[in-house]
Amino acid sequence: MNTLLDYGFTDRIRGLFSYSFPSPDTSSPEPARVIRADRGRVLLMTGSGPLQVETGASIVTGDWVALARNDDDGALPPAIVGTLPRYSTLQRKRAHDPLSEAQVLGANIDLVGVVVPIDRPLSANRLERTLVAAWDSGAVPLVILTKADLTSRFDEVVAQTVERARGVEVFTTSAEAGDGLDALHARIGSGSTLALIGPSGAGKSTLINALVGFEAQHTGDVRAGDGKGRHTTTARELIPLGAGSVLMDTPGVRGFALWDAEDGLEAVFGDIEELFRSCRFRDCAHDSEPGCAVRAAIESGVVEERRWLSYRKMQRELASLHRRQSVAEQRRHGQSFHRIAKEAALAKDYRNRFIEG
Ligand SMILES: Nc1nc2c(ncn2[C@@H]2O[C@H](COP(=O)(O)OP(=O)(O)O)[C@@H](O)[C@H]2O)c(=O)[nH]1
Ligand SMILES: [Mg+2]
Repeated sequence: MNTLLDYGFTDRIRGLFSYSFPSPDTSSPEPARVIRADRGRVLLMTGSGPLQVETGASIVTGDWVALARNDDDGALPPAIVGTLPRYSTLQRKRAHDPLSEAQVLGANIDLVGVVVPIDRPLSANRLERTLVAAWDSGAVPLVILTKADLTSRFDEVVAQTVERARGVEVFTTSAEAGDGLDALHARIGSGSTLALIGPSGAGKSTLINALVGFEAQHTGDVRAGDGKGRHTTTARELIPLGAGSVLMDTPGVRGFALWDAEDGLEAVFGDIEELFRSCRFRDCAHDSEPGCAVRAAIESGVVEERRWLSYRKMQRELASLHRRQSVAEQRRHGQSFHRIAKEAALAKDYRNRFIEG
């Protein structure tokens, strides 16, 4: 049976937990990890096996929580009474919903594997954007090329991916042929959580099955004849890999609209941001100003123009997100101000009519 140790409960987490939730007696809350989170309900792994718990809190896959069993007083069901601060948060802006909250895909992830099928390589812009989100989560990104058996241009695609990944480690795998799995296994090591992100059909579930050595996840395979077997994963969930390591499948993450990802932008485009300091003018817009270090770097071929434009686009996106956030913020303030003013007017009216009058 799987227990907490199979879900990444390392000494570090144990330490964090006992710091945040000191346990004076045996009825104190116990640590548990969220294997999957559905609306209002989460599946936890506890020290004594899985447990489903209702919850109103916004808890996501990968969270470490404090669970109160409420055994002795039979009236109360087990409940989550606290959450450990997340050391990483993989999130994106919800599409088509400018003012909504971020969508958190997972928490407490150590490695984010950006899964790219070798037969459909990602555009450089998309790869950069995904790496920005991955770095920004606080985890360490990896690029994982899948389906290596499906290309005749293997060396070319790998070399191109390595170049575009700019220092992020690139792993090449074929779940079909069993290639590259040991290296990936070794990189994951013990006690860490690897989340796989990538579009549907990229080979995430197949890779997870190959890594764990059995059919832990449904894949996009369609059985000949009856078409059955077309189960695709719909939930983000944790799957134990052994040695306390955990895989997280995040189905169907096609793209990343960025959410407060300045740190990620700096991680991927630090070389460009560094150039800004060498521009002649402090407020250089990097368009046509004399002495612009960015233009000079592009002209001399040090910085690829495409990369500059890709950076610029993400920067604009974040700027417009912040503008909308601050408008929404002001509106909230305005509303509460309005309410307070209205209440004050009512109170005054009351005084006028009934007390002073
Ligand atoms: N040839 C080959 N096909 C693969 C490999 N990995 C996955 N596939 C196929 O790619 C399709 C999508 O895989 P799946 O794991 O469901 O993708 P997911 O949506 O990212 O989870 C399935 O038909 C798999 O059989 C591989 O290494 N080689
Ligand atoms: Mg899948």
